[in-house]
Amino acid sequence: MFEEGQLYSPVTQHDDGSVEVHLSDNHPGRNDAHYLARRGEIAGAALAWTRGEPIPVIDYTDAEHEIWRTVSHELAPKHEKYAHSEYVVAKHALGLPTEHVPQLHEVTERLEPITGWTYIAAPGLVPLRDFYGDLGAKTFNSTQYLRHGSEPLYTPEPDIIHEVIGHGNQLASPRFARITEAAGKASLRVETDEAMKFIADVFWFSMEFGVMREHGEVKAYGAGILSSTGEMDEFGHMEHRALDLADMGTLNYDITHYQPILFCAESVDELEDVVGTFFDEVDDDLAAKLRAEAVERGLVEAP
Ligand code: NLE
Ligand code: FE2
Repeated sequence: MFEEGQLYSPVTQHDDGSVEVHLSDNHPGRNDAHYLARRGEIAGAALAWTRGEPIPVIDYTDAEHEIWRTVSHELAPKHEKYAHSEYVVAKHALGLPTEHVPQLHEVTERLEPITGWTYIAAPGLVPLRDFYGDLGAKTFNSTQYLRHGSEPLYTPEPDIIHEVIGHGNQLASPRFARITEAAGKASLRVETDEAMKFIADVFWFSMEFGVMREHGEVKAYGAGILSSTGEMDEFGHMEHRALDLADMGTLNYDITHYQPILFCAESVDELEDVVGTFFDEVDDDLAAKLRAEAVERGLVEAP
């Protein structure tokens, strides 16, 4: 069982100021010295940044632009076919570049006039409560590095392609943006780690990996599916369950593979009614009650 936080590779800053990123044993960039150095450099820029200053500008290499281009071009036709129209319309409204990696300030310049959201730089993992607290203030902590060039079509580790093509386009929908903000505000309302985890898991099975019926077909609206061409090819063949908060908040998942179980909303209305209302109302008691319900129904073992 992975915590969402372990999606990101740990970053350490040495006494001499250099920054090291620790990639997992199965990371495609693990033995690529050039990639490792680059990851350290980009994480270092975010570590050196303080709020209120201009967001660090990364001088992306041709190879990095090429990864962005490849993935953008592979995803575009898949989005038109298999993404929910709420996302597709938002994506067209945002109009992100496809030929070069955008700077985070460019993302903000496009996004803020539409839904009021801002992108800021993160070196990697941001503690769960900080990440969600910022969502409550319409602020998205985004990594700036790119996935390894040898495996452009899927990565378990969130990179700028995921943060921007997945979440950025999603946050250009006023309806998806509002649900995301509500998840952030919910985090400020709960005190127990159990309730925080429950919120993060409902978020995982909705805004990260949610699917939704549209004109009789199951379409993707979750950012983790929408940023991965591999996942875009597969989500239609996975198990699709009806929205069910007790199940979503307690189901175990492995972040390193395509998600085999997905929760399907019947419409944006239903997503707002079930998940949006949950985020608007959840407190420690409600999360504990839903967890007890999951135990009662045999969805999860008693703690
Ligand atoms: N699997 C996604 C991708 O390849 O873009 C990233 C998911 C991050 C939660
Ligand atoms: Fe994400």
